[in-house]
Amino acid sequence: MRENEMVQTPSNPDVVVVGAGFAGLYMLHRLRDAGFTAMAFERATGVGGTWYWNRYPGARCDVESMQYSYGFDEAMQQEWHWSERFAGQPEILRYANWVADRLDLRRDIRFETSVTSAEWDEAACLWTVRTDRGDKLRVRYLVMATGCLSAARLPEIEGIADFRGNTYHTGQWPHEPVDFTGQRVAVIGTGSSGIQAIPVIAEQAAQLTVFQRTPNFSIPTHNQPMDTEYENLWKSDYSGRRERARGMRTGILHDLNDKGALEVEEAERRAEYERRWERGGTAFMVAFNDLVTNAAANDTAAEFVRAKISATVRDPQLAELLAPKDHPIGTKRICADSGYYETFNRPNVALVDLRATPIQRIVPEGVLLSDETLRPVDSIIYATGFDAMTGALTAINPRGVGGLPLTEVWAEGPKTYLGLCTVGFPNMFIITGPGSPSVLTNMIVSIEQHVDWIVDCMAWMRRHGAVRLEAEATAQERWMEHNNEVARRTLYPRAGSWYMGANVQGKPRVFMPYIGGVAAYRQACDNAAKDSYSGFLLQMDRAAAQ
Ligand code: NA7
Repeated sequence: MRENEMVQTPSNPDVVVVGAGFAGLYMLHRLRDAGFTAMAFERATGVGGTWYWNRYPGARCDVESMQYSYGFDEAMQQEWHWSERFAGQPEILRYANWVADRLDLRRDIRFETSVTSAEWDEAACLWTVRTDRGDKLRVRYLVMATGCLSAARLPEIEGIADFRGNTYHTGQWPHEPVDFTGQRVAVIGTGSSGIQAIPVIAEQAAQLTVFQRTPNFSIPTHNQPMDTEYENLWKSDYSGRRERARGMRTGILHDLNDKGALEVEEAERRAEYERRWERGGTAFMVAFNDLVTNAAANDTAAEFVRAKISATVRDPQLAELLAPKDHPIGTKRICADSGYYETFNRPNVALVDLRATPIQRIVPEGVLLSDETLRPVDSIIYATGFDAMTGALTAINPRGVGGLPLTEVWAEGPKTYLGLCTVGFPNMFIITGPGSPSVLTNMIVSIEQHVDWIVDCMAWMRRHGAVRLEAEATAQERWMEHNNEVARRTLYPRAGSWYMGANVQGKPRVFMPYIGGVAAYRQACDNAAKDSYSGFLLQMDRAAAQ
């Protein structure tokens, strides 16, 4: 019997949750606690979302493990032990499984089941949800816990299917071990995934060729086994530290500097960058308070990293190619690596600069470049990223009021009120969607805040007999204007990043996440809730009040 068939749950629960990653898991837990019935559908065979799929060699979280975990349960956060300062994918996946078991969540999850459609029934105020297993459910609430980096994308390169060797995507890595020993391997893409995988694969492969279109800034993690004292320090006041983290722009408790980069002398600036480089990790980006808002300040940090690259990579031409110059540092997601630049000193590693010689096509033997050179390889790894933030939502393409599909409503880019709801899609909530801080933050902090808000909202609706909640058009418009306005005050829109939708051909260029910070954002959400859900249209059905 398949796992799904063993599940005993109501056929029409109150809520359908799409996805059983960190968002879906906590959602199920909170819903159950609040007395709602729920069913989650998950296309994978297990829980974990991002950490289920991205099992490529070297996959690791760039948020310190002491902070990359749920904070809602004191006993759980005290009990779990992380073995490294920055946890690797296998350990994070073990943690997700531990949480699912501990909270007994699996009985409400149907694995290997994809939601294929969701349609709003205006007369009944219900969503009709269908799956690829033939399920049809009628539910009051639809929660999209579909993840921001879950729709993996292959590039628009001709001939991908013609390749005779093995093809991989970092975001859909096989479950069985992959051994590159003795192989000639190609990695296409140098974002976070490529930058993490390249040093590990280089150690195994006979020959590794990296195909780089845009060089990225990367900071070493200097990862190490968990320091017991550091762990104890966190655990001695875990909830206090979590609370402080929630007050930070990124939801990460960082060593912030409240000075601007140009307010200090050159020597002090360099010392600050050096200290953070040595400490490792993405806290480098908060070395000064204006690195993402002031281009001249940003240049000082970018220049520091470029100098590190040229000091690390022995071949000066190679160092020059690896040094990013086309975007301010941090405006594309900053990478965190373990020996990335050093890897290019290895004799078995080569770099192809796709700006100089683009890929013409993939051929059965390997990669054919525009100058007709063939790079023969045995395996090709696409580290080419995702249709970020909207891809998983538009793949389901829910149909809201009047049968309008989400793809049509979002044709010019995603529009939401508070990143939680979108006009025309009543009773549908998006966790860490566009218009919320999401990918600019510690995802688990943002997930917890959204889940808490959504479940509180549902409980409020139940108490007040509300059966329908929809974002108001003017509130949504104002929120989107505010989003654009805060993004414009930063350097982020200057980069052709996946935050801007720039990595997918034809995707509208809008800065998708909300950059006003998690504290300000939480305040905006809480204010709306306190104000009896201002900015939302509510429909009451007094008879339904409990
Ligand atoms: P990213 O960050 O989107 O990186 C994708 C990389 O693939 C990037 O270097 C792209 O170059 C490159 N790319 C994409 N399409 C092509 C084509 N057609 N040819 C050559 N190179 C291409 O995805 P990741 O998986 O690394 O990371 C995603 C997030 O996951 C990351 O930010 C963390 O938050 C975790 P480009 O820059 O577009 O020129």
